[in-house]
Amino acid sequence: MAFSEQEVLVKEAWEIMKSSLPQLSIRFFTTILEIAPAAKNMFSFLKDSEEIPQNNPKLQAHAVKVFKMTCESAVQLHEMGKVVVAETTLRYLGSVHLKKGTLDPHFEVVKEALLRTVQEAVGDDKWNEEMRGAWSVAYDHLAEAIKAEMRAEA
Ligand code: HEM
Ligand code: ISQ
Repeated sequence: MAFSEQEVLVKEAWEIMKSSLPQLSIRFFTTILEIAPAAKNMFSFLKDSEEIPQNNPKLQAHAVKVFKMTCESAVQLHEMGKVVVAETTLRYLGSVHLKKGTLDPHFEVVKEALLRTVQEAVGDDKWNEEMRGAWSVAYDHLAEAIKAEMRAEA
């Protein structure tokens, strides 16, 4: 599939997701912890609570950032053939994830949770292998950029 088609598919899903970002943020985060319960201790949102906070601005803002950065990544793959994250942003994300002890397998967990969240959001009549592939590719390039920054900093 061409990058241009992938961009269209990612944007199509995003248009649907936009209207329910608070709920999708919680679904996304809950799914991460369902797949990897041990990741719980990495996140400051959960420090003082047993349950996932349903109304935590930081959790929501971060989750939405992950959605948006993945969309941006699809746009850039189409326009430039590679993912370009502003250098300061990338350096910051590299250091945050390094400090929190993020490992390669964690990136697979977040990827799977992201894909499931998008699938639920768009519904079975819109979700298909092409859309899954488009989000996968966009996420993989973004994750690779963050991982490279983490390696550079370690
Ligand atoms: C924080 C994005 C993958 C764990 C953040 C923040 C963003 C972000 C935007 C907020 C930084 C801030 O403003 O302080 C991403 C993206 C990812 C990714 C785009 C993949 C492409 C992961 C993975 C893990 C992870 C794989 C491991 C499970 C965390 C943790 C924080 C964080 C623990 C700090 C949250 C806190 O306690 O404040 N991430 N992330 N992230 N991320 Fe990720
Ligand atoms: C930070 N990094 C990756 C995924 C996330 C999901 C929810 C909240 C914060 C996150």
